[in-house]
Amino acid sequence: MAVDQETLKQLVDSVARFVRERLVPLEDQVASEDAVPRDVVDEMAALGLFGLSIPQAYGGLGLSMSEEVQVAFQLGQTSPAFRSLIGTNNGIGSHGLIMDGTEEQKQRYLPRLARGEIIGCFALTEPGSGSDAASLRTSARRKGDGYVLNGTKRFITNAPQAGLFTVFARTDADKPGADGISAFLVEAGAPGLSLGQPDRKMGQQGAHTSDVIFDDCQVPVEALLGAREGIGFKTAMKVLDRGRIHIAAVCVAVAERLIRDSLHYAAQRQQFGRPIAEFQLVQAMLADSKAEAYATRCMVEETARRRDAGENVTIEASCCKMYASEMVGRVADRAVQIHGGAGYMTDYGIERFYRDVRLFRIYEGTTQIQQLVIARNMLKEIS
Ligand code: COS
Repeated sequence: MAVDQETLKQLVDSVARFVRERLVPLEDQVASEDAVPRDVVDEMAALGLFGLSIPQAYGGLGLSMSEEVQVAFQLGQTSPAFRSLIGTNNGIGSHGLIMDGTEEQKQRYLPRLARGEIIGCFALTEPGSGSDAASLRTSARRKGDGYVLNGTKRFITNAPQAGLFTVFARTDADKPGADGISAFLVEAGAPGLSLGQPDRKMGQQGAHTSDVIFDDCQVPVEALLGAREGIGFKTAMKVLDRGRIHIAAVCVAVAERLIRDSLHYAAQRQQFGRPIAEFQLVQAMLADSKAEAYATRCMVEETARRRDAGENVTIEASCCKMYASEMVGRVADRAVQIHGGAGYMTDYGIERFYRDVRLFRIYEGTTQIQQLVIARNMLKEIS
């Protein structure tokens, strides 16, 4: 336990209230304006949400994985765009630095990330390198007292807001796979760094992604993460392992929200002279969703607990990400079905969640990549 039970309870209760009273009423506005209002961002920072998982020594709350998932179970009960804004500072945009950064690098960036003064992002994917992350082509050439980066990163979450980019680039052109990759901490405004137009997406309006372009981008030697070349790919994999548990917790939260909305709708919507909740075919959909969300909550809690205990949970993290993201897709589909025509109409917000959750099966590793990670590691265990 990183914080005492009473502090954790207060935090979880505050986040639940914030979501219910402040964020849920803004869901339509955020979707139509494609932006989270500035005052909401400030309130999130005041609640400590940008630094949930950043160690206390660097100004964060230092939550354990088990504690973090309890917060995610609440924070995820609204549009995923809100979570996305704080998601990178607590996950892929900071944990490379936390796991493998030098002390100077941690001191320089983590306190600002924890306060939400800067947004961190994770620049791994490229136009030609998605699931096959080790094939990335962005180069980092040593020149004088620094490196020169060239290449394009694609679909980078929070890039339009980012102050700090963890960039994966090939420092050794002679090593084509994972071994030649290093990670760099590149600050917004570095000469030669530019952004593409924000991407137009299927869902999650209010959360932004864009290309990040490096054109002879010069960074000092101190930007090399961990001051070591060749460890970047492993850093990326470790960061993704951890992030997958968090994403799975968010999937549970969205599922629980949709089940609640569906239950209330079914209880009040009358057809054939009674609430549709009294019909067994509707009850079956509610029951399937409930059981699947509950099973997923249990696996997320168990995996988080085992990670906190120091176990290697690569397999379990991928199981969680795969099962949770597929589960919330089914739950969202049933929510549309229970709402009938209303579920298809924008005004009810259910179709928005249906589009929003589609991303969970894709980012931080597709379902197919999770299958591959699970099976490969199972085979490794018996060999
Ligand atoms: N933790 C620590 N090290 C890991 C690791 C993990 N979870 N997974 C792999 N590694 C290490 C391996 O042990 C290997 O090191 P050694 O050569 O010293 O043994 C090295 O990293 C390369 O691993 P591997 O050979 O498994 O790499 P592959 O190129 O075959 O790719 C997959 C592995 C497919 C799993 C990887 O490319 C992947 O996760 N792709 C999806 C990327 C992704 O999630 N993108 C989403 C965008 S970011 S939001």
